[in-house]
Amino acid sequence: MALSYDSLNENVKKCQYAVRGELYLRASELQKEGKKIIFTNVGNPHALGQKPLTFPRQVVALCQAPFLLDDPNVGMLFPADAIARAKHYLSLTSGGLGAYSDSRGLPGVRKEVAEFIERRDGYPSDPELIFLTDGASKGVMQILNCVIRGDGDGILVPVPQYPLYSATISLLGGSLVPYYLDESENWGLDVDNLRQSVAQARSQGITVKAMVIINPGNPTGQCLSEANLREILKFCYNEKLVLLGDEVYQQNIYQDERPFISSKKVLMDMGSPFSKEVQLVSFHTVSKGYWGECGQRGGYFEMTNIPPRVVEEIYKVASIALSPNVSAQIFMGLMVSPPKPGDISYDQFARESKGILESLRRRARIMTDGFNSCKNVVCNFTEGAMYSFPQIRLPPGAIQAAKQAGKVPDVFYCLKLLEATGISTVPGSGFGQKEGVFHLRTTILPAEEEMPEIMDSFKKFNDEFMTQYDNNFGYSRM
Ligand code: DCS
Repeated sequence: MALSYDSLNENVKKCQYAVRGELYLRASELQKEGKKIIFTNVGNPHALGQKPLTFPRQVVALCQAPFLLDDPNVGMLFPADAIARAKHYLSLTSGGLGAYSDSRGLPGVRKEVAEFIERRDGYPSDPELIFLTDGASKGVMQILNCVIRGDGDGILVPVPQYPLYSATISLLGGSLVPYYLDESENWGLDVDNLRQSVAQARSQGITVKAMVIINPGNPTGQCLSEANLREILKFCYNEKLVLLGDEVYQQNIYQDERPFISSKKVLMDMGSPFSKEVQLVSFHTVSKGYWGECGQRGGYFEMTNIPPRVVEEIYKVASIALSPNVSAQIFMGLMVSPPKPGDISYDQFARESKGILESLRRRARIMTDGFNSCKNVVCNFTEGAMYSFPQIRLPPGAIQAAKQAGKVPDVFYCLKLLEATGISTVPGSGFGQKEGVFHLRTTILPAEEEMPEIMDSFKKFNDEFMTQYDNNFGYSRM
């Protein structure tokens, strides 16, 4: 049978991914027509002007062009520690960057990841339980693929969530079991609410198998407290759920009250029986943090308390794709073992990374304050990650107008915003939100010097929009 829309896998048709959805497509069209578009729909820092960190690019450049290492002038172009690191990584490969690696990644890099986790958490980590992946996305897909047997298997997913989860669950034919984050509690996670979600799913005959947390949150930007993580892990223990800890934003923290704390550390701190029994898979990436190397596609996952036979099966499935990107594995190695104090490149590396993080911290503040100064907009502070997720309280007139235009209300608002200002955002409905409440997501990534102008242009649009549709009663709200 020929491939036609009708004969497509139904799961492919059902699958939705709003980050590159209707708004993105319209923005791309407008860009082709010559309009200036500010792409704040994707957490893609380099696309918005962030410069790559120098040291990792030097190392990978040398690995990509090993003949430079034989050039007598190499020391004039590259610092000695970059040259040494390039030789180190090349020695870990079996034939340089052009050769496949083991399907779990290079053993030497997995060891560096394990050492990083040990330093971060204060507990041992086993390189045999770490798999390198092409970005965190591929890792999440590999694990969900192993978990989901069919629509009788449910995965607890936060709402709002990053649509990698909803899309992959649809693609694999599983069931998404939503649990709602509490916007009025800075997007906190209430365990009673989790219990209700599980009970409801079970009453529909669904076997709940895993729970996803995104910490720091996307799109919601909250950092989970240690107490909250402990409750979650206890819940997973009682309910026998695998916890999938998406920790890709662990370096992106913009306040001091709630530093990042990994699920693995909290689990190990809890001691037996939890530390010996709760199953955990944690994900990380080179796309985020102050690296923002999204295009390199590097990531890893670490498994805790997963039985060896299951690890073997996950390895078998990873083997079908032969090998994760080898240059991305080297980026991951560099991310987990950056230059140390005393190294030639340390000062520059520290200056560059600190500069990026401090600017992101200021941008998080400018955006939250900017949104909160707008009519009918309320926004929690971005404690971490890369996004601002303001609630837009739409007047009934706007909801009516959206209906007439055949659009979901927040899509209608975001399209109008795009047409008026060139700011390309993602409507809250792409991440899930409570019925009758509307949001949009924007990244905090535009260049700091452009931020005031962007926020002014947003405010002007929003306040005009609200005046246009305002009839002074019955706003959508929490
Ligand atoms: N997990 C979360 C929570 C993410 O936000 C992303 C990317 C990923 C995993 C996957 O990243 P990599 O595959 O690149 O490692 N975030 C997308 C987003 O919301 N905007 O940009 C990309």
